[in-house]
This record gives sequence, structure tokens and C-alpha cells, in this order.
Amino acid sequence: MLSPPPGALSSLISTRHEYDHLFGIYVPIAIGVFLTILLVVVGAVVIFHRRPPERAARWHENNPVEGTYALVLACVAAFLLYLTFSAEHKVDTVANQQHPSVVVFVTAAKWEWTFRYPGYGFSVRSGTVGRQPLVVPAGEPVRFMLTSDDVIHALWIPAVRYKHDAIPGSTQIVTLSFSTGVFDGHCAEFCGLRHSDMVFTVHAVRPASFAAWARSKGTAAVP
Ligand SMILES: [Cu+2]
Repeated sequence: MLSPPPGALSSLISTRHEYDHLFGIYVPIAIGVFLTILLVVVGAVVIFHRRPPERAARWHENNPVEGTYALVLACVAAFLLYLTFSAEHKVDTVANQQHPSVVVFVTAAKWEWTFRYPGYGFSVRSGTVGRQPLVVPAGEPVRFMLTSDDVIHALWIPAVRYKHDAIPGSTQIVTLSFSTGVFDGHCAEFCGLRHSDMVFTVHAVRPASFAAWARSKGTAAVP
């Protein structure tokens, strides 16, 4: 087990909550920008279509209006970038300072996942080699040490709104927490002909059930 660094947070970070919150800000802004542009374009077509050709405007630029428009859009983009990087920082840096209750080494390869539990001395595999589930304790930080044996893959668990590249020769550290349930996992980076078979299932179970399953080295029935 890793020891918690000074200043580690005791509260869990829910990636689902963080990214749903971000999505809830992005969508209204995107709709607002789209509707504004649509209104201006349609309004211009309707208004100026009726104007006789001999009265067509002679000017072709309006620096104050165009400058204001560019500035507003730049401010919107800067605001969204700030929110996005703040959420990324919270999830990728702050979450990784948490004391994990279990560490899982994840190795992606064409076209399979190997989930190794070093604290318990066994592995499970999923993808084209079978369908052994990844079992984790619910409500506790789970640290994934993510790498790849061949090409770039990506660990994607839609239920927790999280996706991260698995890069050959590099170990990516990812800390996630799960509520109780069964969730689908995928490879989210096209990695060859059987990419779509590179799937797995996450079973997030009560910590006591996880401990019993792990002590059996994955031979007990999945709780
Ligand atoms: Cu893949």
C-alpha cells in the first residue's frame, strides 16, 4: 500500500460528478452561441434580402463590432478552458494524492486488458482472451497504473465519465472511485481490427466482498 502524502484529501473525488458538472456548463453556452449566430445570420438574410440592390451597403467591415465579437468569444473560450483545466487538475492531480485502498496495474495490448492486483498476487484478463471482470471496492479510491504493451490504447469507463490513454513505455496514474454496480469498459483508441472486442466489465462491490474475492485470488464467484 502507498502511504498518503502530506496534505492528502480524505474526501473522494467523483469523476462522474466533476465531468457532468462541466458538461452542464458547456451545453448551455454552446446552445447560446449557436442560437446567437443563427439569429444574426437568419436576421441578416431576412432584413437585407428585402432591401433594393441600389441601396446595398458600401462598407465591408466594422472593426468595433467584429472586435467585440472576437473578444466575447475569446472570453467564453478562456472561461471554458479554465473550468476544464481546473477539473482535470482536480481529477488527475488531487485524486492521485489520495491514499488508495487498492492498486491495480492495467496493461492494454492488442486486444486485451490485463488487470494485475500486486497486493494480492494475481491477475484477471478481458478482451479477446475472455471476460474476467475487473473487481474493485466501491466507495474507495482505486489507483490504476496504466500502460500498454504495443500501441496506444485508451481506458474508458463511460459510467464514471473517465477516459485515459494507455501509452507504451509510460505509466499513467489514474485514481477513480466507483459507486456500487456493474459498468462497461472499452478501449477508446482505435487499435486495429479487433479493437471493438477490447471490452471489459467493472464490478464495484462492497469492500468486504472485494477483500474476500481478492483473497481467493479471483477464484471465488464474482460478488
Ligand atoms: Cu485498444
